[in-house]
Amino acid sequence: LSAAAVADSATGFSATQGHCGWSYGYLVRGAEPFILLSMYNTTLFNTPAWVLSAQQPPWLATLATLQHPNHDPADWNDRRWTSSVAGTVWIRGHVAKSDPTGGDGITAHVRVAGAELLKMTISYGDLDGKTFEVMAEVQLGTSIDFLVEAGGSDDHDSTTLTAVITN
Ligand SMILES: [Ca+2]
Repeated sequence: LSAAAVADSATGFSATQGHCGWSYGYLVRGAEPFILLSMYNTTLFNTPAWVLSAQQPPWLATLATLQHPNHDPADWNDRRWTSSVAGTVWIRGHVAKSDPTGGDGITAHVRVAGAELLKMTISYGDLDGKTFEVMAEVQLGTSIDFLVEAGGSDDHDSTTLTAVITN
């Protein structure tokens, strides 16, 4: 038996919402509805990014391997994969701080069909972070969310969050 990758958050990143099943948005205070980001910008951060606004703040931004949440309002950054397969999948990934110079850290969440499977708190200076691995049962169209929550401050909350889904 060999596991086939059905989704890769880094290589699947693109300028098109829904490409390879990946969508870029946010959840206000971590609650539905999922709101899509409408602005794709290649110059703000000198690398392609989905953003909420052409001016910062708000700091909500999603790059190929980075996610930045916003604190006020509390917009949790949400990189969502909509499943193109049914059955058992493995979700494996890594989360760490990208900017270790300050702030109060972040909390990352992995949800499947809205149910929270993982919650990982990463302190502000933790560049090593945590790896994760979890199994889930999905249907065609099931959402798998990779969320970053700011906490009490969004200062220096740039977070590396990558995931590969296999079946
Ligand atoms: Ca924070």
